[in-house]
Amino acid sequence: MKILITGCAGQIGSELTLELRKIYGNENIIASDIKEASKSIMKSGPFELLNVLDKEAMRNIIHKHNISGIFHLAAILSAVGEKNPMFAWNINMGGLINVLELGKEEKLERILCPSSIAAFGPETPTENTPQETVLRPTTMYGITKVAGELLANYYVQKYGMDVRGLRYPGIISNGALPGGGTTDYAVAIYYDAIKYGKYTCFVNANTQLPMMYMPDCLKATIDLFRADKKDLKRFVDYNVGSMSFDVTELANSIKKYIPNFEIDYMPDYHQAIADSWPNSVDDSCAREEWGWKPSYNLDAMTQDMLKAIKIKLDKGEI
Ligand code: AKB
Repeated sequence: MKILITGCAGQIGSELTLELRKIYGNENIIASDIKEASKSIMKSGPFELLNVLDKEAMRNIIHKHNISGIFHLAAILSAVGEKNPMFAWNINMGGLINVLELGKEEKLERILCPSSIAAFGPETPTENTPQETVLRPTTMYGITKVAGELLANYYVQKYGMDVRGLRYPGIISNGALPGGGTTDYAVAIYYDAIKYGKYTCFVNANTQLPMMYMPDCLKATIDLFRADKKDLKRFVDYNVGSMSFDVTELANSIKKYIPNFEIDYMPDYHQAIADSWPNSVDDSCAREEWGWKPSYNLDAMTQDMLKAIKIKLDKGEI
């Protein structure tokens, strides 16, 4: 199978591309983004410059590389989306509709387009948020995620296409930095802990959100893509949980390894976004239908993150 990845230079794309190249072979994973990606992506396999709003350019890439699957990751996240809502709407919906339409026209075998916990809103139950629940988000990013789930499901129902998706929690990683999300504090805190021994957080101490470490995120994404179609009942909107903690718990986990670490708080516009999202999600459908099971807990992730970021600092990379 030859697979196109959009948004390969982003936080998830940069690691997913390399992981998929290990599984499917370097030449079978065509990375694309509106800008050049990391050296490791550019050197290890094919890369195409692509603006996801340019449908014919995307079609040409599909033809050129004989693509039969797409991971559509190019998107504007919540915080940038609130600064520029129309930009978020245009990129997120315009990119997705191009991918879905091309999937139909070019008879692609399978598409994965992620959703997010941002699909939920303040009226959604916050603890162990059910799979089926109120979807009335108050951010433009969240609105594009709900509309995206509905749209993807429409293509599954109406055209019999194989489109899959999962609702990502905040993703924590030590590769490419996240850009423009609300959950970015849970990554920045580790970098600042290593670099400065202190961090000023843009949400308050008791802000609790569902989070996931990158190795689990890659596993969830790839496992859903590779799951046997006959096992799936839902397709486009799986809740996937892993861990859930507030900022105090995160800071305390870091203090176990950096005892002098200090944190203070200057909540800004991110707070209202975080407050509209759940504390934890019920992911039993993902567990039952395609065997989802996370591996990392908070302390295991903290140890791994601090080790990896320290190595980057020692090498002069940060
Ligand atoms: C964001 O914070 O916008 C993203 C997300 C939860 O989808 N990380």
